[in-house]
Amino acid sequence: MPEAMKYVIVGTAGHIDHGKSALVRALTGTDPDRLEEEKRRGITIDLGFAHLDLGDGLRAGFIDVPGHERFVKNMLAGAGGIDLVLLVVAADESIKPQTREHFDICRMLGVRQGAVVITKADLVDAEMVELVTVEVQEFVAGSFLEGAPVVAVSARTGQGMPALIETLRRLSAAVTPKPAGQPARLPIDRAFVMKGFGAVVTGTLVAGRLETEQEVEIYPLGRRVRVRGIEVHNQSAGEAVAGQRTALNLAGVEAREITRGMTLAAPGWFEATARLDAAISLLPGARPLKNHAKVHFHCWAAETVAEAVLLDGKELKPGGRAYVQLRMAEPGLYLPGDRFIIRQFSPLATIGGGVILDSQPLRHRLADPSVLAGLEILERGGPEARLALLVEQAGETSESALVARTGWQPSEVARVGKLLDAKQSVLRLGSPPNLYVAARHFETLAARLIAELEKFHQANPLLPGLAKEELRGRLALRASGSTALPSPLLMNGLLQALSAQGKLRLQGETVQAAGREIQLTAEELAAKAAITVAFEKAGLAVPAAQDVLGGLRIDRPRAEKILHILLREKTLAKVSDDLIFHRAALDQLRRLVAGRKAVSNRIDVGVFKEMTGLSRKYAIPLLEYLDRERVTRREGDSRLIL
Ligand SMILES: Nc1nc2c(ncn2[C@@H]2O[C@H](COP(=O)(O)OP(=O)(O)OP(=O)(O)O)[C@@H](O)[C@H]2O)c(=O)[nH]1
Ligand SMILES: [Mg+2]
Repeated sequence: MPEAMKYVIVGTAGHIDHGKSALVRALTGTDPDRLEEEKRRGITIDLGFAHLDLGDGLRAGFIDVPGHERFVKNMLAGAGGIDLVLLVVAADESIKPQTREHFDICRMLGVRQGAVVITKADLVDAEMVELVTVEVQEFVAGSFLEGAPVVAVSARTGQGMPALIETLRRLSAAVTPKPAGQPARLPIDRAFVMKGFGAVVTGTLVAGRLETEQEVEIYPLGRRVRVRGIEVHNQSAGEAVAGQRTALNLAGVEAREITRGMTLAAPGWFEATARLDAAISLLPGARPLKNHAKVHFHCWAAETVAEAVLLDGKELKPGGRAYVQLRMAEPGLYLPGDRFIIRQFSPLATIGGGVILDSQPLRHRLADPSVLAGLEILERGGPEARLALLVEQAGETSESALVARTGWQPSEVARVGKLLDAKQSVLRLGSPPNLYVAARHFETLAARLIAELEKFHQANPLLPGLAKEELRGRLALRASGSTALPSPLLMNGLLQALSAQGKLRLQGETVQAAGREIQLTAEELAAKAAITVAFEKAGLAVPAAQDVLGGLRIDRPRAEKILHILLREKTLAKVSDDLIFHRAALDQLRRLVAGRKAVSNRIDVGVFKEMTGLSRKYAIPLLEYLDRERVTRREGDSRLIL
């Protein structure tokens, strides 16, 4: 198999009995009707699969759909991932209801290319083929199939097949490949047990790549499982690439736990959701859609009931379009840009379709005009405007969260993020820059931080400042109902920026507002002097700190704080829990011990006591202090003077 093989997915569409399956079989040699019941009844019930090499390095995976109106939901499960549609119309019947319905579905799912195939050409004369061709051309006018090739074929005689294959080759060459660089995503259309292998799931890999042995996540199960084996178009393969029909043998899960409509994806990126903001269009022939109406929601292989909340509150008229929030009965993995179909709850009929704009919407207040303005940007805005909006809504968010919210390739998020950073509407923090902060959010927090700091200084004039973590705790912002703290990374960014602007000072873990040196009252200054003098006069034979503080004229808590100020200023030093010395006394001690080196480079407790005239109570803590200060080093019973 050549390296640069290009894979496209070709789907059939059309009314029951118009020859879709016979066509796929005539093209590929594979009968897509695989169920016993399908063979017996001669109709397609569920999706069928086949593949064909088109030449020129092109390989088509076929998805054959049922035409019966009762099985439209199965048709929908296959229609999501197709690149090309073959709109099948029987020459002896022309356009019928499911020709219309399937065509509407393809249009609303955003299928961009395809061909019209007039089947059963052997049953009618050339004039009839001509007539049906004209009818179909009129029918598709104004759509993506306007001007598309029309090929008349017969599965019975083989007439037209070479021309159809040539047409498929030409169309396939022009298909935009599915995005292999995005995190992998595979909507599951089948899950079954294979004897001796365990759970197998199949689907079209609509984005990314998968390798054997890799871990994948199943949504909305929230389970991580291992890919034991991969088959691409029925051949065992080491990896699968976006665009391929893929079967995966999974370890760590039972087939019965998995159902059609679940999604297998690269682990860790995404979140299943039961709430989507979307733009929907209603078909001209549909009934008006009432606010809060229940509909069937079909996206990729998934189907669930959803409540359609019209975001501007009015009834949606046939042929109209609107922004809605879809609240789904069951969660699933959906991303912005995904197309979906809605069907009337009862009686069943396809009534419209749309595109997902936001799969993790904030809780809106209805009638909030900014909601509609935001959706307008998500629908029509360029990448910069869209990313800026998402960052703005979040305040701060990570690059990977933005990948999950946009569905973009990580490198694309980084590229657009850089542009926004250059325009200073978004700040990117961290190295590599992974934290995205809206500039406005940053400014708001910076102002709050300074205000909180000032408030703190006012309330605590004797404290030098506030610990970083405590300050962060005071910056909780109320956003969309929940209280969020700035992350430590953002907090550091704020402190660095404010410190660079000279608005605050950082001293280790302590934050101090600029110009907020401690202001002491006259009484406190007198107490500070008294404490200093008491220790200075004592030399090394220091009194207990409690006795010094107790003798002051100010209250005990204030006295304690002043003692702390002296320790912080390093006028005093704490040598052990209950011994505090004046700096000068300790300096003199260092000199004394250093001077001893002239006699010996060793010193023991006895000599130390003798030299200093101190009792053991002071001598031991002081020697340990000197060890810590690397003036001495304990070796056995004595100490080496360094
Ligand atoms: N004469 C003739 N009969 C055909 C041709 N193609 C299909 N048929 C017959 O038409 C009938 C229906 O064909 P299918 O291929 O099953 O039709 P389908 O569109 O797949 O039907 P569903 O999947 O149930 O929607 C079968 O009896 C086929 O043998 C053709 O080109 N010529
Ligand atoms: Mg069929």
